[in-house]
Amino acid sequence: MELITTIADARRRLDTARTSGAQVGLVPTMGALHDGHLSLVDAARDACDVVAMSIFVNPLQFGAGEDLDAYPRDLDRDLALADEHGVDLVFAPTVEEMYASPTLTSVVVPELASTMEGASRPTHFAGVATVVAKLFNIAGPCRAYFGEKDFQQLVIVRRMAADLSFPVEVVGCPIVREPDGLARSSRNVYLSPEERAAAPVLHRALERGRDAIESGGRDAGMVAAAMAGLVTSEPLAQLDYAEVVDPVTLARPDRLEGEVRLLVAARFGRPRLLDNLGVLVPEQG
Ligand code: PAJ
Repeated sequence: MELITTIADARRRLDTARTSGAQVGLVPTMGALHDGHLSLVDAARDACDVVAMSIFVNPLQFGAGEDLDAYPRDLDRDLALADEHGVDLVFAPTVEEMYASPTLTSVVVPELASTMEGASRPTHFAGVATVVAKLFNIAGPCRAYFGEKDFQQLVIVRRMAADLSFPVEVVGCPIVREPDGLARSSRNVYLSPEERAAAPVLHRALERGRDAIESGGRDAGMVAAAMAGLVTSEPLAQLDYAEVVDPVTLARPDRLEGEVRLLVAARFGRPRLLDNLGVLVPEQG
């Protein structure tokens, strides 16, 4: 496996691979790799000839007072895991390499970025969309793998790639969970044992929302309230939002039909955790 730290080398390496006919798979990450990230690598390996992973803790997507400095970083461990899982090259630039001069250009998708995660983190998705646009430009034509774990991010990246005609096929991959339902996240390491025990309430809330729909509930507000009620019954959880949205527009539908996405977020002590679930609303006879 190769470690590449400059934009020019990454571009050259992937251009060369494509010249010899290879399909490139790109897995953007911020490191602190876990099974969730590695599932994206496995999906990329299955469909591509060359798998490139980026590891870059992107300062642009962290707000003031967020965990940029404390974000877990262990490049040697990440490189070993990437190698074990068949990654061909890791692109791990420094902040100075990625942002050589102060960034005056920003990629924004305001209609999709102002609710849910965007409501409590107003600059977050501009930081994500901007760095992902840079990564797409560096990688060139490829398939890019993102987790449904960060569902709003996936929807925004997909829309950005389509709106700006990037030669990139954005592929969404299912959420990898712990046996008790907690979604794998780099931020789970911040949980105390008590908070860790409480955290699966997010997944249970999503299941409660799905059950409400499957037993006939068609009012998004009522389904959202059922999920919120379960999260707030957990004393260690501070609910941020519980939502039911259209999976493309992220708007709350008046009446539930077709595919919908249930999303929840809550703080457990220091970390804010997210989870979501897709539901196909049964047709009513
Ligand atoms: P990061 O949080 O490191 O996540 C990298 C990718 O792994 C994202 O696409 C995320 O959705 C996916 N992922 C994380 N946990 C997962 C899980 N439990 N199951 C499936 N996939 C999971 O997301 C980012 O980094 C950044 O915002 C980035 C896109 C790299 C831009 O900086």
